[in-house]
Amino acid sequence: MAHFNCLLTIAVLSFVSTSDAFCNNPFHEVGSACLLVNSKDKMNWTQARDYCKSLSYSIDPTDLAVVTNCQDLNPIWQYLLLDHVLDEYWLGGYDIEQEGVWHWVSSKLVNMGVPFWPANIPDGGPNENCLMLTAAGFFDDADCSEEKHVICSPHSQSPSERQGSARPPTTRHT
Ligand SMILES: [Ca+2]
Ligand SMILES: [Ca+2]
Repeated sequence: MAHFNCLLTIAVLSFVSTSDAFCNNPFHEVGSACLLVNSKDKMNWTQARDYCKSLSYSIDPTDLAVVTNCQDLNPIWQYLLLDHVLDEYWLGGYDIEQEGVWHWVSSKLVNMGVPFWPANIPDGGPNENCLMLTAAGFFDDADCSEEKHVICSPHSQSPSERQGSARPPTTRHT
């Protein structure tokens, strides 16, 4: 239900997304985020992270995308639907260091439960330690060696934190 409500919000936002005024090439503005979606190639999670880091420009580091709230999640899903393909995409979350404790590559904790994760997900235990976005627009844990498409973003900040916050990303937990 909560996820459905988020999608309603985004149906409106989609009409103002995917302009590029806010983002440096090759990233595209999607909602409040700057994203590079690779829906052509597939790679494992580590390769995907290296790929995203290779896109870094000037002093702004890039990495797998971090998605911390509805306002970030749903424009991405809508962007995939309209401009790419709904499939499985690696995001920058993992529970490699401690099973069941999910962190973003920005080191923030990943929000658990709805609207991000469906019921009974994550379900892979120690065999699935990397975070993907499913075609349905939810998080799921997956085997890090599986090959999937990739969503990159410039950060160490999450997209929603890019607007005016000077706080280091490691000082907040949500
Ligand atoms: Ca796991
Ligand atoms: Ca899973």
